[in-house]
Amino acid sequence: MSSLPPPPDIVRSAYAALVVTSLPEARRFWVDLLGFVVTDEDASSLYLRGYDELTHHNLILRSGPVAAAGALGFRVRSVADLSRAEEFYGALGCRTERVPAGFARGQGETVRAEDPLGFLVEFFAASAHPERLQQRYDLRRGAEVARLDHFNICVPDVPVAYEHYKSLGFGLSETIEDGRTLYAAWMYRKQTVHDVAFTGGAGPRLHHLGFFAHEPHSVLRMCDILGSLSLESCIERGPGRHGVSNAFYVYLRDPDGHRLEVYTSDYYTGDPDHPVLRWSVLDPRRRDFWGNAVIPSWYSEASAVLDLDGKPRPVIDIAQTAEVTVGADGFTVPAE
Ligand code: XXG
Ligand code: FE2
Repeated sequence: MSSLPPPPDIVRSAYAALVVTSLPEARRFWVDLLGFVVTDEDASSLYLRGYDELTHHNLILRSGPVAAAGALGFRVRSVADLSRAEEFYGALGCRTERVPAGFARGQGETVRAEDPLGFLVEFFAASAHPERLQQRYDLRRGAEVARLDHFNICVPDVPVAYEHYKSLGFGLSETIEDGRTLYAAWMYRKQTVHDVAFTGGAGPRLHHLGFFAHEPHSVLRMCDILGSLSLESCIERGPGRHGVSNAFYVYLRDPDGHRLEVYTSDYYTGDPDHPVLRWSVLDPRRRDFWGNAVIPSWYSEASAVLDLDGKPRPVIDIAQTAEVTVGADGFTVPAE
């Protein structure tokens, strides 16, 4: 790894693109019910952001024939980091492409790459700044989502994903493991628990997008809204308290099955000697601090991802022991 050129200076995970099969249905879910703010739109796309977001978008919804996850977007420190991204991924033998400002609305020049894990990643430095809405309490609706916080990705080999993101300068905050296997890991660039997390499973697939809300009542209110509209089947897991990250969370599925998490109350990781928190795979509190079992769909279902040409990436089966077969989720009896 020492022969790799320096990685781009990544600030944070910033946006994701999802292909949805019905833009009107997606708008109803993401805008009307969840309360995302529409920054911009055209006939086939919606550009959405949370109430705290000061860049143009956290989520791009594009209309397409088959539901899939497009790019995972990372903000980099400066324009010089775009060349670093090209050189870094080029040295890894990955396809890259540099696209001009405006390729995505409100976004500066962008470097796109097919990363070694099979995901489409995008790097941008410059963004348009929409109106500041942090204190427009009068506008807030739904889950009152503040911003995108993290990507959770399904990877067949968690240690390989960990090494790749380590080489990009990400810190490790928490793991799920035992003496033999690393089942899951949470890694960060900004000073929170994560910008990216890995779930062991068939991949590359997008497991979920994690969105931060300020208040626990936003998580609960979202569930009440969905219940009132007989949309309770959109609530997949939770509400609950994670062991990992300490977040108060709920997982929802959009009309195309894309998974998102709305959560609050994770913690600061910015000290240089921040210790890694390692959870035993046999600890029933690791994924839900109150010991509620994780439902099987949460481990098995995820969104297909696209390559640079917009084609679905082939999915490779899990290459390690599956957490669901050994973890204390109620499917197996934990060892004494
Ligand atoms: O953001 C997260 C998660 O990756 O969605 C999952 C924090 C914790 C967890 S876990 O299910 O491990 O508690
Ligand atoms: Fe998450």
